[in-house]
Amino acid sequence: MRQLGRIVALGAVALALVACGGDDGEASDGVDADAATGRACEPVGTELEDEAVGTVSVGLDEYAFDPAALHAPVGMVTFETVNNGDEAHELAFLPGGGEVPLTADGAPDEDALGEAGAFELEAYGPGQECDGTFALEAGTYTVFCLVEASDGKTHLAKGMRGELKVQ
Ligand SMILES: [Cu+2]
Repeated sequence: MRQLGRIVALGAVALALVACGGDDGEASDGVDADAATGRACEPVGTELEDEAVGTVSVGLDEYAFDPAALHAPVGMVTFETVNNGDEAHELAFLPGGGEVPLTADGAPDEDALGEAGAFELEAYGPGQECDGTFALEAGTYTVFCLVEASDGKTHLAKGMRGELKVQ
């Protein structure tokens, strides 16, 4: 067995994974995914990507989504996200739009979020790409990130929110 040939073959596989979603959690540009804030991407709905009727690209950063105003067709949609920041970020959705429910002390109200049918692409570290494929119904969704910053405030509280219109 020739070692070099094997490495080249593995490289080709890695590139293919990045091209179709990067579900191995590795950055395509060689950024170290094991940095202190590194949490590996956990892609959602990878098996559904072939059925997607649309793709939406979203950049995650401190403390905003780029763009903050998102549009998608009704049906299976793949969100191709990249964390351009220095902290972990997530992409969470609140069906119906409006304010993210908070408890009396300002923390996210997980029960209310669950009842509202909120869903998410879980937080992952800087320098990575991560895909989430979700079945979307028509309507407005608030997009937000509830990762806690070092000062204890959520990224949402720092302005990391947007709006998705599905039609
Ligand atoms: Cu965030």
